Amino acid sequence: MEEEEGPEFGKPDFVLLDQVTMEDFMDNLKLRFEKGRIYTYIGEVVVSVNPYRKLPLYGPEMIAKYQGRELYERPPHLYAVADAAHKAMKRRAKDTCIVISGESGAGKTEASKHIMQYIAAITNPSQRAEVERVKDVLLKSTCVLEAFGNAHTNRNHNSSRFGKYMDINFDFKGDPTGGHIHSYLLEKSRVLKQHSGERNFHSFYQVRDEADHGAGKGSSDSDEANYQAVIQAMKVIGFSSDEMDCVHRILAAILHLGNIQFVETESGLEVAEERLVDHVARLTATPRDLVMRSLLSRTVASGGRELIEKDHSAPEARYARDACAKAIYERLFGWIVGRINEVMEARGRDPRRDGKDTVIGVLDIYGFEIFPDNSFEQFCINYCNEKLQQLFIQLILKQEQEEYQREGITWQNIEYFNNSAIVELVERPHRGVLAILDEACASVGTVTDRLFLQSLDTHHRHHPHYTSRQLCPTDKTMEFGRDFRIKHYAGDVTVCSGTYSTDLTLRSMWPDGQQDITEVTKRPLTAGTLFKNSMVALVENLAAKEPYYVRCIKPNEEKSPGHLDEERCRHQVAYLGLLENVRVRRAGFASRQPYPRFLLRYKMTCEYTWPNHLLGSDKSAVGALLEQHGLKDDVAFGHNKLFIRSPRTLVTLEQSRARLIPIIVLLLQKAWRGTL
Ligand code: AD9
Ligand code: MG
Repeated sequence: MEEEEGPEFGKPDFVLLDQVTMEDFMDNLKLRFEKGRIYTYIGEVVVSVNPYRKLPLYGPEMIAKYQGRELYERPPHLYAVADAAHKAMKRRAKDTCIVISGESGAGKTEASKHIMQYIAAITNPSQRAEVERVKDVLLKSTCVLEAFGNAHTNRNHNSSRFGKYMDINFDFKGDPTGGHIHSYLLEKSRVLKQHSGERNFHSFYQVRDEADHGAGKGSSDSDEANYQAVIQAMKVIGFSSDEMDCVHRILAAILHLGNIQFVETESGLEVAEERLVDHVARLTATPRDLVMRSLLSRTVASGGRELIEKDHSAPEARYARDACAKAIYERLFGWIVGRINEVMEARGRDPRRDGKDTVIGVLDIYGFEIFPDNSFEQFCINYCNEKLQQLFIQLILKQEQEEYQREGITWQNIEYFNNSAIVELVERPHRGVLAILDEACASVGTVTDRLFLQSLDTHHRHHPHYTSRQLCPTDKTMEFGRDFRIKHYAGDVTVCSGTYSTDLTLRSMWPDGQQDITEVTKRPLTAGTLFKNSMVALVENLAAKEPYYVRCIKPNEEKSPGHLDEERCRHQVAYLGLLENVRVRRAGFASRQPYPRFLLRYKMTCEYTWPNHLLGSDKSAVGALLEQHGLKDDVAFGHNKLFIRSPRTLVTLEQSRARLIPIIVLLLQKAWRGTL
């Protein structure tokens, strides 16, 4: 490791701790954080603590320091992991992915942006125009998606309200040739209501401020500045001015739609301010009559294929209005993602690889969150985090153990918290919360929240991760017939079942526009099932790639720079399973390398192996090399790979190599000039 990682900065890898206890872990985390060292490894996993202040850790000079280096050659950094993922992809044609996790405000999105910037900076040295175009779009897409998908919440002033998985395609030279974004469950209820102190999606304020600005009224500087950046980014991506105009009209229409109120008169339900309907009709280029009709009535299938129009009651009309506003925003968001994908679609694939590119996937998904009032959306967000935690356990812990067994290395089992029971509780066929919700959806109108809750209680009364007020009458933090609670790995979350029925009503009232309405009487997939399916597909996709992990920690609730709330951090370290991760790495080994690769790098440091060895197998040559360095006790010899226990061994080898390189270069130069 470089001088800048001296002992005063603590251990750069938690694997190097003298003992693996929570106290030692926290001491090291705190010491490093106080010294501005926000990144620390656990083997190849980066643990990152949000500094809430600008640190001189990024930019072209830093990028240059990490480019093409091995992980342990430089102080821990996201750049090193991005480089490792890129190297694995380029050298071994492996699809890789970088999974960024942590709770809301822990720094996931910022980390994903640093990773993307690093990848963009180190690729395309020959400045191919098409690759530059793809890189521009990749980088600029973040700004646009943040405007439409992020919002100020109490936990984070720029909170991602959608999950994002981005595939970047690379050609055989390792340069980006395209990309694809998957977005997951946008929290569309935010369009209509926000918790106190929170805001709607950034886009609404940006458009409003732009309108104020146009009208000569003052506007908030940051929204105004961001608006300009978003417009600029949309132009770079290739949105036409007509398209941008349309986006703005839709946003304005949603704002007007949200303000529409209803009055009950003798002749039936009416809209209070008809000019708002005029605005919506004009902005969405929809006949006024049609807007009015869809606000006040709905079309239903009555027997066979016959359609009839049925008037809304006032509450139904309010639901319809809200559902419409949410649906329009969701579709707008989906359309923007789709447009970006069209522009990023991999072009000019390399025929030598049968049209197959390699891929780096970057996952930045909303973090685990607990609100005073948790709705269906929090339920989905937290389920998603459970799935990712399960994947982490499977990949990091199980995979390591399996590799040691495969290579014939002795292995002691490590106990770790397994969250499969919670995942099962949510997604199990027939009995899981989502399946029971599906049942409830199928019989809208007959099943009430209370019956839905009763069914959950019946099936899960003995489940260690489930409870409700009925099952636990003394717990006054839940309400009878309304709330149930899931004990997530990261904390207990009380979910209000009332929010479900709202969504169910909305669903039944607002079938998909493209669907034949008689089709709707068949069971449509519920939002919950759709989300579950998308999570299962995501996890399958990630599991098929070589994973790299960034585990983000939020240091305090106040967003205050430099302060680390030990209690909060200890909780996160515990639920992220970081101690178990260190134990596995230690019981295990910090590094493993196939013998030929190891020799290629270090053979110059030993007289028996330089320039070539005569020791029969690469395995025995590596043995001789390590014997000479006195490092043999720190390794284990697998069938095909060398397993190195502590990074210190690698540091020693690296230093020895670094000392020799100038001498070898000198010798080679002399030999070349014939002066040797
Ligand atoms: V959420 O689940 O989307 O609500 P994230 O994505 O984990 O959350 P985000 O990356 O948005 O959190 O970080 C929150 C804020 O912390 C940022 O807006 C920055 O102000 C701050 N932050 C995060 N990482 C860094 C960093 N490396 N350096 C400086 C940072 N500030
Ligand atoms: Mg985020």
